[in-house]
Amino acid sequence: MTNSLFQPYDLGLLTLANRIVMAPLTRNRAAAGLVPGPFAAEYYAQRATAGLIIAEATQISPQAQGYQDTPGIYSAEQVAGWRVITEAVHAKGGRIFLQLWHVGRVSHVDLQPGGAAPVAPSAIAAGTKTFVNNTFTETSMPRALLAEEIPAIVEDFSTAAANAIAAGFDGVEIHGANGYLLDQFAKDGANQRTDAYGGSVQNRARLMLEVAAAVSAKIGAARTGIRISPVSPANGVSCSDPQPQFDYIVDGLSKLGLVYLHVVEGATGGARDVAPFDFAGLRRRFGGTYIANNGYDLTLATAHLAAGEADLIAFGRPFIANPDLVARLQSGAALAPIDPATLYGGGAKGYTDYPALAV
Ligand code: 8OZ
Repeated sequence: MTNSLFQPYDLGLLTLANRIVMAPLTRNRAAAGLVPGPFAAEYYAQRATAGLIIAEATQISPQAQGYQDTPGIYSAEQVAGWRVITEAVHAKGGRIFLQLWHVGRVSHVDLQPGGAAPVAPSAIAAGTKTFVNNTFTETSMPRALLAEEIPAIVEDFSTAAANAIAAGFDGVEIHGANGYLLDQFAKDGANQRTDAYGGSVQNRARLMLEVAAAVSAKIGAARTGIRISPVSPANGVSCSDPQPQFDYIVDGLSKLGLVYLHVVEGATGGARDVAPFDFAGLRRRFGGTYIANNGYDLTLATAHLAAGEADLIAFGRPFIANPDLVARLQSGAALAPIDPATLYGGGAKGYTDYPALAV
């Protein structure tokens, strides 16, 4: 029987060569001005046989940054830098979206404009670490956003989406996962607001849905995807009611006609069964494409596609050391291991020097 993992797939305006997605991976190699670094075009082009690349989390504004040397998409220089990358990937026949993020409270005063406190739904520390000043450091105490500051953040997302299209991306993925700003608003452990953005399921969903509406209005729903992680405790978030919360969010996203829903199933980079949750139910609620992520290997990916539990499968860490991951999965070749020392920061080493298998 043919494995549908290696069959083409129509995603909105695009035809993908296969159902393997390269998940966004933070590599902290941006250059001056937080323009994507000199090796990034080669790095992404080496991985262009993925059906779809989702490029690394990229800040929508200076305030949105939470880690050292992550790229942005708010300046003309950054747009020009990303254009080199999208052209390199397209020249190899690849497809590429950009992940747009605002980290919220997962930041440090040394990364914020004017040394200000990071912003969050509520003044509750993330209690996690970030990478800044070349070391892992406790995140700073955030301040609660004023309600009147929120429209500018929504606009920063839609402007960043327009910039991504101007840079040649095929679309964008809104980062609604992993304990960053939109996930902080959605989850009551981080959101204690008493205004229209906190309290009820509807209010906690409001910011994520406003961002999704603004971005899809700007660049088209067929170019707009989103990533969520309903039960992940990543970066210190917790949610007392993830099922109704994310059922409601996904209903809203489905109404907007977003092209895909990318779901981190379980704890990000960890256990898939961290908490009970009906992911199949989310998939049924959503009218578009469902991308499954978290701990997939060839066996699990094949099984979930065959059972109709996903349309596309995102692989993250395996893409770091295996630029030709698609070919290796297809041929059953062994996968190369990651060098943990070169994951975050540095140059070509551990970035563009992982070889493809000789053919
Ligand atoms: C690893 C290191 C830094 C950031 C995420 C963007 O978890 C990230 C991230 C991952 O979504």
